[in-house]
Amino acid sequence: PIPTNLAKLDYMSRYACQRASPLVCPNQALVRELDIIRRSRDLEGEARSALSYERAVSIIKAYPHEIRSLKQVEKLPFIGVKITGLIEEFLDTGKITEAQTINASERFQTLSLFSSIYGIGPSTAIRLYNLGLRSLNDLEVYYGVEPEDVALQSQIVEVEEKPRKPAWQRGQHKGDEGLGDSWTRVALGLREDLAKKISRAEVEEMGRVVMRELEELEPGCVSTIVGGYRRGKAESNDVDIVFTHPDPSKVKGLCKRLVRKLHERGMVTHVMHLSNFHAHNALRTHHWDSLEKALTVFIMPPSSPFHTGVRRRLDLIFAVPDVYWTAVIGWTGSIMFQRDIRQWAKDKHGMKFDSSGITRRYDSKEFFPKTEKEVFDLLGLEWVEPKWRNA
Ligand code: DCP
Ligand code: MG
Repeated sequence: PIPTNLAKLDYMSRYACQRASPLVCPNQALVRELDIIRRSRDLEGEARSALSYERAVSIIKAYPHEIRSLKQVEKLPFIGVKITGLIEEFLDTGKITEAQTINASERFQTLSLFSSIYGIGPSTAIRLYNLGLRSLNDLEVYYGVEPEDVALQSQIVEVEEKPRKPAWQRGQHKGDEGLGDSWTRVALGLREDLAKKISRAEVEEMGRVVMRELEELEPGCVSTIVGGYRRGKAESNDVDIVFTHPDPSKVKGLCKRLVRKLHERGMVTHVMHLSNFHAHNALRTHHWDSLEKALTVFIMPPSSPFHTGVRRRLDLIFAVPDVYWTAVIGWTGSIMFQRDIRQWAKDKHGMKFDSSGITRRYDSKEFFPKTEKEVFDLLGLEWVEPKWRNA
């Protein structure tokens, strides 16, 4: 299926938000090899190099034909000398030696395993590796995990006082948020559950269950399930939902109330982060007061046919109606797609775009698009279906 406005999108564009990026592309095997190198650079803390690979992977994902010769890629942006060499090797041999060597290395495998634990980012993973730890069992011993650790933390933690920039704006890896050792113990206990993928049917059921609770609390809310699910992924690692209410005054405090209710009902077992709307916004460069977020662990209630006892990561994002669609776009991703919307907005329109709103830089004028399409129109971008945002 080709997007109807494919002709207006441009796979050569330097901005991912102008390219049509499918979930699975005609050069998926090449993408898989390059992505191993990208992940390795990321795990080793080589952010610049990781970003180069990420951009190369992203441009290849949008390339609409099978690549058979180097001629096809030489004019693509982000394909430099190094990556051209790797593609050449792949065309000749069907593999990339560097990727295979990395993938076979104990270091890469161990760092990947460690950073799959919620809250352990690359720098912590390297520290643990340098201590000689190699397995999850090693980690459990190191952190002193007791079987009751998970249960002990099954209570709502205190609301964070200070607003935190999202991880991707702090130039950090999501999850590398220094949650502390007690959280790492919990995360180790949850790891097996959180490593299990979530089917689309279960994602939808989670959405229904949460909406039912919310409707009791505050009738008339609307929501969109975002993240990889909205981009068409068959299986998700977590569930992300953006909410609003037509009456902006009803939104304030709702996130916290919903989390408390879900917790009382036994559906939310952990809360990693809970943020309020924040009024203290000295610089007014961020719309910090327009979003409320809760990063939680959810368990399906026994009344649901999807009740399995497997715990799931669930992110709840509450937006006032003015910024609902920017929140939906930001949280739909992909990370690269929304990073390039931000870059595009800045380069071409002098505007600041993120999940929490759109502001023109020179006069701080804020824009309040009424639909998702209006966001694209406002930024002078062609519409891209969510399933083509897998940049
Ligand atoms: N996001 C972002 N930058 C990040 C993390 C997230 O822009 N560093 C946005 C884009 C993501 C969305 O939030 O698509 C949801 O993030 P997830 O980590 O949940 O990723 P996905 O939903 O895309 O995939 P999955 O949950 O299946 O792993
Ligand atoms: Mg997700």
